Amino acid sequence: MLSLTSASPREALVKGAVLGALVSVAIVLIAWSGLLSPRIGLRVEARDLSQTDFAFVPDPLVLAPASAVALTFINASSEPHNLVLLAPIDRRTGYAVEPGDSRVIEFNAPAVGTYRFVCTIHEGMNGTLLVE
Ligand SMILES: [Cu+2]
Repeated sequence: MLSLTSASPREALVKGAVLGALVSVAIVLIAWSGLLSPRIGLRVEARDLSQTDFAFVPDPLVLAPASAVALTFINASSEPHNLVLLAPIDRRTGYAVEPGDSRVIEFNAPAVGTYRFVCTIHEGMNGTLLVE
């Protein structure tokens, strides 16, 4: 007969294992969501310098090494742009971020050094990321 009030040692063991598994899953989900390692917020805009000349502002972007970063790219220009952090970071927005739209790129800052990011739509539109 099934008893709901007094658990056998085997039932207690199973309940403990299930509870342990649930706690493990919760810890993994919290860590995965970034709550345990908050990211540093950085922001960069694409702007029109003229009808045919565009720039990332600010330039350079400055970061501490080993930072976990959430970089918000805001297209404040009248043209579509994108932002591609070149290797070794190797992260990008989609191909075209429309005027007024934004994207967030998450990455971990590499070692101290100078890195480049570009817009692949407009040749010569590039910026510098300084890790220092
Ligand atoms: Cu562009």
